[in-house]
Amino acid sequence: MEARLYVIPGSHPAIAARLMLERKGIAYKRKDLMPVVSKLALRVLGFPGTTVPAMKLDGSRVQGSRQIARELERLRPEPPLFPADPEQRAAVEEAERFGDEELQAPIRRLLWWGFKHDKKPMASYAAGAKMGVPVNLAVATGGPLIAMAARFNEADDEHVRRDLEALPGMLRRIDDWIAAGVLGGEQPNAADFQIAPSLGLAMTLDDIRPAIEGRPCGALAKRIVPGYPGKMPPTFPADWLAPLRAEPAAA
Ligand SMILES: N[C@@H](CCC(=O)N[C@@H](CS)C(=O)NCC(=O)O)C(=O)O
Repeated sequence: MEARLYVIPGSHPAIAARLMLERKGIAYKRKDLMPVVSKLALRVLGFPGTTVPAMKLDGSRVQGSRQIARELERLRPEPPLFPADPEQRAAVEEAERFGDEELQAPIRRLLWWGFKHDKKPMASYAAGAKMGVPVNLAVATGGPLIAMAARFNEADDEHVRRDLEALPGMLRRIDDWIAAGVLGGEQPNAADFQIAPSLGLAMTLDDIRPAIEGRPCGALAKRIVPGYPGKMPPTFPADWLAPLRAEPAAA
């Protein structure tokens, strides 16, 4: 069994899929796609949607981090990504849904807003990627793609200010799940793999890291996805960061 996993370098749900393939011990080949161009490439490859992660495995196509989690669980039940107990499974699935539907997009917007203002840090997120052109060249000529990706992802001032206001509440929710044992157990589950990459990506931003590290959600990210690639120097206006600064560093 060998999978082919289509990713955009630095993509947090793509890292979730990679971690779950590795957890299941399924060999895979990673195919790097350029943001925006990826939309067309995935359609040409026969996927129904336009986002990564997308996976080909044993002739079938599966797209979406949550769908990939379920397909991997079906194909190779051990070690499990979901608890056997129905109540515990429902709690893990709710945390996983939150990670996919509520947490991923704001973190993605912070990155695209940052790249829109300075594209240089983007190269650090693509370290080791094979995109057919040298990463530095792709970044240097990538202004129009970045502008399009920022527009697609609504990475504008209004959204990003709101995202920064909402982030402390999201971090508290994740810490609560860790305290309740839904996340951060000895055996990582699908929600750990969904949420930790978003936290790991957020922690590559110098502006955001202090609000996460030192608390349970920061420890979860460091454990599940150590060494997340990329680094973005301070970027956001100080007053936008006030809601994060008000948050206690350690829960
Ligand atoms: N929430 C979905 C969608 C993931 C998603 O939106 N991925 C982004 C990259 S992080 C993407 O493919 N964007 C398309 C683009 O940038 O052109 C999942 O977890 O699979």
